[in-house]
Amino acid sequence: MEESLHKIGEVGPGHRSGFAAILGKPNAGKSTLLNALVGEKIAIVSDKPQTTRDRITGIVSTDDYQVVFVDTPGVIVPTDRFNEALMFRVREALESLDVLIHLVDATDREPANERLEELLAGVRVPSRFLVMNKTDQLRQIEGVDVVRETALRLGLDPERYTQMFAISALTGDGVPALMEATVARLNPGPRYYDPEQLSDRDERFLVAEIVREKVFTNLGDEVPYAIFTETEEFTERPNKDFIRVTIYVERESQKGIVIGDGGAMLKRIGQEARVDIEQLTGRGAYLELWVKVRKNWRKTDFDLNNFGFKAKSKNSDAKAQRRKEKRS
Ligand SMILES: Nc1nc2c(ncn2[C@@H]2O[C@H](COP(=O)(O)OP(=O)(O)OP(=O)(O)O)[C@@H](O)[C@H]2O)c(=O)[nH]1
Ligand SMILES: [Mg+2]
Repeated sequence: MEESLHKIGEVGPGHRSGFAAILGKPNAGKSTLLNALVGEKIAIVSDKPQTTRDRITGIVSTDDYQVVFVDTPGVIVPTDRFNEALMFRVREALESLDVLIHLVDATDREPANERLEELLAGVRVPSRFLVMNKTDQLRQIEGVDVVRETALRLGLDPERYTQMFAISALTGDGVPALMEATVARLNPGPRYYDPEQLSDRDERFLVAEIVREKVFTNLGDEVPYAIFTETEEFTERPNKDFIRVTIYVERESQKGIVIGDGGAMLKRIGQEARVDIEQLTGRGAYLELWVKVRKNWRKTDFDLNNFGFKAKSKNSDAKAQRRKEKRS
């Protein structure tokens, strides 16, 4: 770790850095916001709740600062082991933060559940932002403070927040102001990542996520929750990278749904994913998709481990480094 920090390059004495986590209910628009802040698509997005299953960072670097935004799974009251594992991921993201962004869908009727309230109350963080998202869906009335009105309508106490914002992660409205305010809250500190790096996740992970997004956006209610994706091969080649991703389903019948009539659905998923993958890597891609059954993967510990739920991420390495620096 020390060695890699040296490679990141010297920064000026006024350099500031820090972590900002985005927390909220499923579907609030957390991943859309992460992408808007970074200006690139890193996290996958769909209109289905619980799209995000893991922490994903988006890194914004300039000569003067580096801010690491952390997207998290939507907070729910867990009813099974799989969801308990998701909430473990959320708790991990809340360690050693500078800014907590509580993102609320301004059109929602209930902005929090008991688990989210518990997390919000328990986290120790210097700055708390209340961010009202999807304000493009609200009717603007002249002379009315949208954020305050919405906070009060949703039963949120403005006094508990350092600052409040109204944004649309979709149109980008208000996002620069949120970015600026986050940067203003950073403390002097080093770069944790290479300034060229946009996420702590590697291309293999992001590619598997893109395929998962296409399953979420193309298939009905149930099947997307029964799948997980894994990049089995990623070979860089001069003309086109060769990429093989497996889509795991829980049952044989789901396999048929993912493949579709005469393979039409799998073809569509593959075509849409390839476009996004090429956008991400900036190179041509040949994408091969396989569908396999992994019975009841959501219920077995082995498979939760296997798709990375208990593995330590690079993000926690950067945070550990930061804690070490704080102590010394
Ligand atoms: N109208 C509108 N829709 C938005 C906005 N932000 C996000 N959305 C939509 O809301 C849906 C959910 O967005 P996501 O970014 O996946 O939400 P999330 O909070 O990451 O959801 P989970 O990962 O499931 O917890 C998608 O259909 C987005 O296009 C916004 O500002 N305005
Ligand atoms: Mg998400």
